[in-house]
Amino acid sequence: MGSSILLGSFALVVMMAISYEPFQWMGVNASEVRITCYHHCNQTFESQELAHKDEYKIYGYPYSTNTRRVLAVLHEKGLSYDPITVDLKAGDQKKPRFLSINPFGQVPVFLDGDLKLTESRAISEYIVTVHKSRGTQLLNYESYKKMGTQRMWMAIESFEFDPLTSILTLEQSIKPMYGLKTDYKVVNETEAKLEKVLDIYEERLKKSSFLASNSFTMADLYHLPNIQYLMDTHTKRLFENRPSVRRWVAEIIARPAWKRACDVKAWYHKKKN
Ligand SMILES: N[C@@H](CCC(=O)N[C@@H](CS)C(=O)NCC(=O)O)C(=O)O
Repeated sequence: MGSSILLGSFALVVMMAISYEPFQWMGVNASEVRITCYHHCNQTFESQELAHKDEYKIYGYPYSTNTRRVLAVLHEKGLSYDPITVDLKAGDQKKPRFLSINPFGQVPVFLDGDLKLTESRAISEYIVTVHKSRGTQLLNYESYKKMGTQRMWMAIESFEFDPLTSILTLEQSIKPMYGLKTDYKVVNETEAKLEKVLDIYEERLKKSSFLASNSFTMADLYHLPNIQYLMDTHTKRLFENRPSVRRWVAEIIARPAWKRACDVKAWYHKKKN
């Protein structure tokens, strides 16, 4: 008797679990399910979005690639910000005053009230998530598959494209600004590696207008800071020699938000959006 009651209760619990967790129990392919979680979560985020009143501050340097990445996102979203200059040329980033703000001694640092963030890509994702419904839609929330493709191209930028293009920017654009000599051996070796990466980009961009989809997303935006510098160097030819890459570069570099992100005068005059 006791054991049949126990067995009955167990069966009831199993049936309840089945009816409350249909996707787990019925073998539905998760990749086909729309991301409803994001929609629920964003109800909280959207109330923050309405509360935004010019309180963003950004410690940065207008020539810094990583600062410009965040500025591009702010401009794409039509958000205002208060720029605070950390003069990298004067070494201000390694002085105690700034190290108390970012012990890594790097820009950008982003302040939203009492929230302090470093790392340009993390800051960018924060802004885009809080301001999901405003300005350019930079992250694709339509399906898991679209989100996966976008995250993949964002990671490719970080781990395949950025390490090489940062070296080429440093050698050919930043070092001369500091009166240092470009190491052409490093440039040649790095360009050979970049050629292989750009061959893969060329194949992708033959089939797709932009990297992650047929519209401009954060994956494309992340590439802009180094590309901008490299367009004024001999490395430009690697982008120009590949027709689909050339078309993509021309399109993303012409975006008004990007032009504003590179406007050094506007930074120093503390002009806002
Ligand atoms: N991973 C960091 C890198 C930040 C970074 O390297 N910033 C450079 C400027 S683009 C910097 O502050 N360099 C000065 C230094 O390292 O002394 C990010 O994405 O924000």
